[in-house]
Amino acid sequence: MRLRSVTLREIHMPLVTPFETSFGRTTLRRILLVEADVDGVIGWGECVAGEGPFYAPETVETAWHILSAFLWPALREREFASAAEVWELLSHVRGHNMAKASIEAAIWDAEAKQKGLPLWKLLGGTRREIACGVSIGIKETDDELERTVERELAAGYQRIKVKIKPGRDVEPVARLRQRFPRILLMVDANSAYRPEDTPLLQQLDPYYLMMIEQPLGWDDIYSHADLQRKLQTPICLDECIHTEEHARAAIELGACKIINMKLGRVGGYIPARRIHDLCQEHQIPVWCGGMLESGIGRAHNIALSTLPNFTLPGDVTASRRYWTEDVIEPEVIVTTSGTIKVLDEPGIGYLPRVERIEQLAVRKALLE
Ligand code: OSB
Ligand code: MG
Repeated sequence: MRLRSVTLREIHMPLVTPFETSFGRTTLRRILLVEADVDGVIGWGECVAGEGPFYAPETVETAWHILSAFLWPALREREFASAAEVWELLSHVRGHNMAKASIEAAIWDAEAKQKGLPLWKLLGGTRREIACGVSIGIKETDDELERTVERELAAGYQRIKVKIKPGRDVEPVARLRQRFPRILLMVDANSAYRPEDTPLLQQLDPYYLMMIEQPLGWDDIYSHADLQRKLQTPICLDECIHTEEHARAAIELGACKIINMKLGRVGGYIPARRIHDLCQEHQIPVWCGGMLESGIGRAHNIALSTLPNFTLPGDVTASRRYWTEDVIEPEVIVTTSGTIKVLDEPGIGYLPRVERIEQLAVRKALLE
């Protein structure tokens, strides 16, 4: 197979409610969509790079540049047998995983469509239904947080993750735990703490959280190993794991007991599957993280979540939690028991609404 052309579009979508983490507040998402023509079959991918380099070094601008100046030229006129070869064809480009993942995912979608298979099956997925949790941004008051948690539980979500930062950590968690003693509860710090904060983080132990996600530096696996020895709460790494080698180091060092998987952060399905398999060999559960994706990225997250070691509820949720109107048909819906039913249509299974995408586009480039 061969990649005939690629269309890049940047669309702007306002969030239904602003999303706040320890590194900032997002009200409008700039989303880079990749439309790949593979021998006349169209596949779609989404780049999860942020508006600024605060979660990871990539941004929408850097991804646009890397895709058009390096990734597209590396793939054009190259013959490959499967999307499974794309990761290797891009290996001379260091980093830029979010850019790589977006084009690799689009080619996987096209390959699945060309074979008449749902993408999840082509990937080796086994689940017909995936378990959903929610990620709740930092709220100004405990009351607001409590009301939000109540609403998400009523909608059926199986696990609650709340964002924390210094000054909004132990107290809100203690209150939530008292109000909801039995729920699956976890926190995500997005690297807001330092090793010196260990005594503070230990104060979270009595609340039997499922895990604390990425408490320390985004590139500091070593300090997490030290922290994990001093904490009862399992550490889950997100920002620290960009490669299979990072995952191996984290597991060997005991820096985490759980790994959050994001296609964009690790560079696509091939590295994601390798990390998945490595974790499975070491009895490290994984779950699928979210990056405030539009429906295209959401559909890919659903396909990824069908792999067997995705044994914990992910941050993969209904379109309506983020968007008044999504860019796919049907929208992603979550059952009252907090699951998403996996579709059997070919490829990602959801149809991109190209007319709507065109309306939302603020720039477009055809690479051919
Ligand atoms: O750390 O998981 C994270 C959103 C943007 C950047 C980083 C993260 C998040 C989320 C959102 O937690 C999860 C979602 O998309 O629902
Ligand atoms: Mg996270």
